[in-house]
Amino acid sequence: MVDDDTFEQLLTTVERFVRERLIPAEPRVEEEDDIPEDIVREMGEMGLFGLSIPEAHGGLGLSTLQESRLVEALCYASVSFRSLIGTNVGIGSQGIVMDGTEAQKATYLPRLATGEMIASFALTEPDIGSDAAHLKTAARRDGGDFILNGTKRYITNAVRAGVFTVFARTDPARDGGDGVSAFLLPADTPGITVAKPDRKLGQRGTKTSDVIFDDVRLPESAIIGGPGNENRGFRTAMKVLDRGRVHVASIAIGTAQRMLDVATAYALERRQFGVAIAEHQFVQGMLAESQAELLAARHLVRATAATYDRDGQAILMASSSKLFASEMAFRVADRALQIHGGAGYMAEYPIERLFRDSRLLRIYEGTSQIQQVIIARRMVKEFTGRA
Ligand code: COS
Repeated sequence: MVDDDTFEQLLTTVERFVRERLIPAEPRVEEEDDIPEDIVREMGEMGLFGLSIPEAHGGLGLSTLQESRLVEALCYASVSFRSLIGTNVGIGSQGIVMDGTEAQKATYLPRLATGEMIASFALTEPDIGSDAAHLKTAARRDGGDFILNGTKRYITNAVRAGVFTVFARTDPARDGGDGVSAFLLPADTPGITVAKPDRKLGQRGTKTSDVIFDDVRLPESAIIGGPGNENRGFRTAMKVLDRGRVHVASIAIGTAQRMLDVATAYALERRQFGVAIAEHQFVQGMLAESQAELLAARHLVRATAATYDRDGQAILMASSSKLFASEMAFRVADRALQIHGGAGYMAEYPIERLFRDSRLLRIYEGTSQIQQVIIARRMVKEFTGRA
């Protein structure tokens, strides 16, 4: 955690960067489906790739609450910019931070912190999405090595990756989470093919791809936490996703604030029936409901992040935040577009893109339905523990 003054300075710098550099670059990102190199470099210089990596390993070492506020500020600009740093800050690095050996931390974290190396998190497969424990990618033992075979799907930043955290079944006799290990796999290892990036509804500039492993040989020292952690990788995945859900909820707050501001500006400028449409009560209703829900979500997400910092986990709150904030952003997106009327459907207005971009929030790092499953299970567990 950095001290309050340093953090506030960083936040102010990021807010300025968002206004002066990122928002003006949004049309170019949409057009080119890529983040301009100068912006990638500037994001690296600001330390954004290393927000959550401990200072001892070259990162900024922000607390979860600080990270949440910073991600919220960053996501006032297109969420595609966040995606570039997102795997190094979140799911790509946190397995190493949480469960890695000292040697693994020393090897990877300093390069991830600067953005010199990009990390990708490879869990999802063609037949395995929500039911992550039953993944099929297999790592078969061969003496002191493993031979990895399988296909991973929708892997964010795979085309940019220097290292993959790959989840693979190391115990074929156990078909659930208990037979899964997490490996750190350098992207230049022979036998890895990264397919060309997927075409998507939104978030142009972000890159997701299939990653295919064909007899990839890797040593047992590549297991996160070392050979003693064989078959313990699913827990690492769950812990990483738990924290990641606070991060995704923070994205939802940032982009919802942007959409609400865009809608408010339009409602003040657009005139119908002789007055600005912001004076019409039905429009006011849409703005007000969005504002109230956004405030509620922001406070929930920040309380969750603070709980995470205090307790080291916040499973029920993290899933509640992810569920509530992403669904809130979806409603805000829809109302913001509605306030624009026909103009909202046209690509020349930013809301058309922001609407498409925000749709993914309800899906990635666990769908809303999976968050409901996690919340209900925790409720039952806590209730029966009390009874
Ligand atoms: N922190 C630590 N450990 C956790 C955990 C968490 N947040 N969540 C689960 N675990 C542990 C459990 O305690 C359990 O260990 P024990 O058997 O020792 O008790 C183990 O992990 C298995 O958990 P569980 O029994 O809940 O697994 P299930 O297969 O029933 O379901 C869900 C797990 C559905 C919650 C999980 O598969 C999931 O999160 N799916 C969504 C995956 C996802 O988000 N994908 C997005 C793409 S990746 S960016």
